[in-house]
Amino acid sequence: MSADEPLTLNVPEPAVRPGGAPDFSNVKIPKAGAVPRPEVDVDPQSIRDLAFSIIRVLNRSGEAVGPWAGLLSDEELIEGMRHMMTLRTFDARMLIAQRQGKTSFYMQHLGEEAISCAFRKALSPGDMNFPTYRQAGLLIADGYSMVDMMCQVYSNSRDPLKGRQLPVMYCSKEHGFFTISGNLATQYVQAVGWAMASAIRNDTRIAAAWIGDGSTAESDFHAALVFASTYKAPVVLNIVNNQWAISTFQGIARGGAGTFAARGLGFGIPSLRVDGNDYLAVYAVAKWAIERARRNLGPTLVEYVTYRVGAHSTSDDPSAYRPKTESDAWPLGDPIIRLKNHLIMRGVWSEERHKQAEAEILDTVIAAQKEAESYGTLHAGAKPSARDMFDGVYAEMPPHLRRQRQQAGV
Ligand SMILES: Cc1ncc(C[n+]2csc(CCOP(=O)(O)OP(=O)(O)O)c2C)c(N)n1
Ligand SMILES: [Mg+2]
Repeated sequence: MSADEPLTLNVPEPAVRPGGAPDFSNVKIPKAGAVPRPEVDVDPQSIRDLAFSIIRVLNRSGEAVGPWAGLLSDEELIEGMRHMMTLRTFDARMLIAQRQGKTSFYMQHLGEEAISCAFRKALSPGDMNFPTYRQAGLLIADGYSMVDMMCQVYSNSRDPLKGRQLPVMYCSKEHGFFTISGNLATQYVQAVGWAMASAIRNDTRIAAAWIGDGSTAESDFHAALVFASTYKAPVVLNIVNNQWAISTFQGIARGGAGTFAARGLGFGIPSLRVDGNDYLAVYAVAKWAIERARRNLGPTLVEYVTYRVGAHSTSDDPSAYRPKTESDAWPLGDPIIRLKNHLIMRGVWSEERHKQAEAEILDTVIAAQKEAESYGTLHAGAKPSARDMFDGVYAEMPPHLRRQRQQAGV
């Protein structure tokens, strides 16, 4: 092009639109077991290619192969299976509850269950997650009460957050789950700051930052990486690339670097991509990154390659922007089915056992739901008191709020 021709912008477009045939030929999938496992104190410069590959453990036949395999026992894998199934069942029940008007809003994890469930098992008590709304598996896999979660979703009289947060924006200090902020990417700076504070206090606890592909376009993401990189903060920087940011495909936020993981390279941060639908691979990579943080080797950036099978939220209709069958074509499969096949191959699971587990889990979730609903739902039963909104905000309530509380008569 000559210098006096008009300038144009590059506006990336998704490969297909509604009505078209799904096409994931742009997602290059290496063979399971093909990516090497470096020592945790490796020179980041020598593993730059890990930001462009995908670490995978489970192969197409359900075998666990390669250098990242072999970390989990049969019992641990069965427990992981139950966590993912519980999260999926919890989601299904809450989605129906939203359609029934028992809550205003819900967000599912469908297809992404392995990420938060496996990551939680690699952490130690006292470590702190700074999650987004799509990591409830961190709570489920840590044994947090489903009744409390549902009470939060229903904003009822037992809502631990007293109706102050959007449904699904849970919080539990005991379970290492920092209050979710609806302002995307703020989690990243908070996590890095918390990790730096842990190091300043010579503590041993580490932090985990969470962000979606789309939200990495926010300035906070980049600011957090500068601090994490300079001060070698004990933090794991997680990016969940589920291909979509509501209706915007991942090619917009990704920029020209090729992958989201590659963003870390410019900061000298070891950056890995992992198959987010492979429970074993997620666990192995999380363990590696967490060990680096714990051994004071600094931050690690991890991109989980996955697919958001459900709608963005109950306010979204994906058929408006992507082919209806796109999730069936996703080349990394379904995390529950893949772990199921692996467990069957190991001889510790069966189709019957799976069905039985499904029924048991459904019973447990329904029982939790009945209990939660006995404390109220959005439009029925008990609600948090208006008095609650004045509590827990200031150590000492300022006079103007005291006056307002008196005026409200609560
Ligand atoms: C700062 C900010 N901008 C915009 C929004 C509105 N918003 C909520 S979720 C979302 C998409 C986020 O996509 P991604 O980061 O990929 O996460 P995913 O939902 O796919 O897990 C947007 C734009 C917001 N909550 N905060
Ligand atoms: Mg996304």
